[in-house]
Amino acid sequence: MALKISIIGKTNTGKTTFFNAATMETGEISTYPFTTKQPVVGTGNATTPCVHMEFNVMDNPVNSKCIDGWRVIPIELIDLPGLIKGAWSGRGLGNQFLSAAMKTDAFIHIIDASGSIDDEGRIAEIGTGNPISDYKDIEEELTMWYLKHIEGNREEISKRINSGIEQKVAITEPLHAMWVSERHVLKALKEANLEDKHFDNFLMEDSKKLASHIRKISKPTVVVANKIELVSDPEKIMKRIQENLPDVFVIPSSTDSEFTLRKAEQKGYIKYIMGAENFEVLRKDQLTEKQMKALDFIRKRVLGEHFTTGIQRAVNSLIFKFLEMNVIYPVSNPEKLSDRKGRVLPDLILMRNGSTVEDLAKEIHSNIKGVLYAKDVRYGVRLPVYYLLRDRDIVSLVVANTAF
Ligand SMILES: Nc1nc2c(ncn2[C@@H]2O[C@H](COP(=O)(O)OP(=O)(O)O)[C@@H](O)[C@H]2O)c(=O)[nH]1
Ligand SMILES: [Mg+2]
Repeated sequence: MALKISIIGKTNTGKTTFFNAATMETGEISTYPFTTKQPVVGTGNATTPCVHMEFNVMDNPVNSKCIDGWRVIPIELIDLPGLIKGAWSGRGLGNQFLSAAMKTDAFIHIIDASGSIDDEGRIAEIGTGNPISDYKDIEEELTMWYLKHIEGNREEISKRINSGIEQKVAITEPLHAMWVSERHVLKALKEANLEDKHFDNFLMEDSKKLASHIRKISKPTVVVANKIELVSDPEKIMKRIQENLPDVFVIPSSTDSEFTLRKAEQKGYIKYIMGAENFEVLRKDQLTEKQMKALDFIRKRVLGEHFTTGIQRAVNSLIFKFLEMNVIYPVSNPEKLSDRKGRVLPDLILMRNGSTVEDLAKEIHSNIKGVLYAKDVRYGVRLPVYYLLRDRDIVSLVVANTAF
């Protein structure tokens, strides 16, 4: 199952532009059926250097693509309408949007680094808005949403705890629909120093602290400081944002530029690999002067100063750094690196760090009976079922039954 990421933030920060640029490769866009102003779902990509070069083979990708040495892994992106103050209490269809946002693994939170929106998300003069308080406003809405689901179920949680259910279990129950697990709640209780306090004695400030920790732990987030090319001194702005939000991973970005580059690539005007630090103009004769200027601007002011447009970096850091995903290549023929049909390195599976050979077996074949061990293709050694898989491992499972 593909990982899911929600794109959140105030209105006009560039969420839809991010989504459009990130999903352009596949163009698969569908809508959630249950609201009028709907969250939009599409397929974006995480990218990782493919192992086919290391083994000097041609691959036949099935569940992903291989473009110029990069494995392109599908992930699901959700574009949400802007959140407004009071969304947690239902303002501006807040209930629908927040519940859709919660049914995902992680967030990309976009802020307008150029300060060209006001605090209600209306377009304003550059430099007049405040991306730091915009960030905090949205975070407050998220925390309040978790708090609402804790406090709103106080009696029920309390009753369950007093009937002998573990505190972490009872608190997790009303949060299941928000993809919160007992592991998240236990960690949050520890971090909020509430592990030894009885839930009945939680003050409102305790519950809010817990809500804030659950938010951070259960939805890893990267912040995208967008419209960076509009800023005259981007280094200063980035420094200010980072100083004010020390616990947050912030990536400078120009979603508009990525959109332009991918469009130009799609039309064959340029050669550009998503997330790359440069591009090559192929059809100069077909470009207007204005288009050439736009590309030159991107080369100089976006790629030249920030290395990338930030989009691919945001998705990749979320998947590989914050969700701690490792890339695993399962094959059935370790000599040929192929599956039963002879396709070389067909699939790549994202497995959370800490996953074992046994977890991989379950992921690939839910009906698997006895996996005996795995063979590590790179080093030619046997890996026991409890072996912790590492990034870029290529493994061949050896099973007891011949059911597959
Ligand atoms: N200069 C600049 N404008 C951008 C960028 N990304 C988005 N915009 C503009 O900001 C406005 C809002 O963008 P949109 O993606 O609809 O924002 P959303 O409301 O957050 O979905 C549009 O006019 C975009 O063209 C960017 O990287 N740079
Ligand atoms: Mg939008």
